[in-house]
Amino acid sequence: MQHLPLPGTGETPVRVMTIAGSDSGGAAGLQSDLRTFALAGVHGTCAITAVTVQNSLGVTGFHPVPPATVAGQIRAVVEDIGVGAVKTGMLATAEIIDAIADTAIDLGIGGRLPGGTDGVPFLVDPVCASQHGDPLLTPEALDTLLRRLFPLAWIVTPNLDEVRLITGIEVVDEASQRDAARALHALGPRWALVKGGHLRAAVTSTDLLYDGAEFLEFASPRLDTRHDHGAGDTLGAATVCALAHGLDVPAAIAYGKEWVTRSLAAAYPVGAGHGPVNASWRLRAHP
Ligand code: PXL
Repeated sequence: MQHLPLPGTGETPVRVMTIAGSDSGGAAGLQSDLRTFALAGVHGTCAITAVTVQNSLGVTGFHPVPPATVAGQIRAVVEDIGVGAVKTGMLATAEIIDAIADTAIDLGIGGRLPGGTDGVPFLVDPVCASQHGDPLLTPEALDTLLRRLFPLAWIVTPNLDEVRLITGIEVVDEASQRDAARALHALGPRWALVKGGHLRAAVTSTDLLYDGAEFLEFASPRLDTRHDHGAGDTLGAATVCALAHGLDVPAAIAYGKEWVTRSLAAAYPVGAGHGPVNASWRLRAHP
């Protein structure tokens, strides 16, 4: 695959930020995002939204960070270190989402700024639950996420469970995947990516990208491993690295898709449940 350029020794690298929850098991959330950022050669920063109590068997609880502390982390990083692209993952509560939206608007993250120019590329992964079905967002917060963050997002990246919660559409084939992409796009993001990875019957995993005019498909072989924890986060994390390097949205998604496919192929078992996808395949890849 085509790799992103690495910074020279002592040079300031491209910087990206994840706004996400901590996974004590080290598989998903900000731990997986920061791992992908480092292995892709960018400087990763983070605003922590919640601390989850988690292992390979599931999430048994979480403690949200105060909204002002989430906003403070974003502002502190952006005003000093700078940021070339931002992604969101687990956001936990409506109050945290409101604080993120207010701060993003103030700092020019996402959306379109006055005068029609673009803000900082902004990927919103509408994380609702863990793969075991444990909630990562309070039920009333989904409405706030759609109302406040979708209109600011460059790209939204729901999986099929999140698509059903957001649009009511059960994706079972190509036609319903297109219907879902249209319904998501109507909620305000510039691009909607409907991830097909959970469409179990298919032999390929096909993600569908829609910008309101054109559909683009990103297909990869389906890799049937139970060690897939953090796959969605990893796709988004690699995609924002590419966006921060200036790739356009379809090229950045293609990069993210290839990165997560390789990370799934290299996934390993830890604990008695689902092991993590493994971005450290990159350490063995050349150049
Ligand atoms: O994969 C979604 C996700 C994001 N963030 C955190 C998580 C999970 C899934 O378990 O725990 C913190």
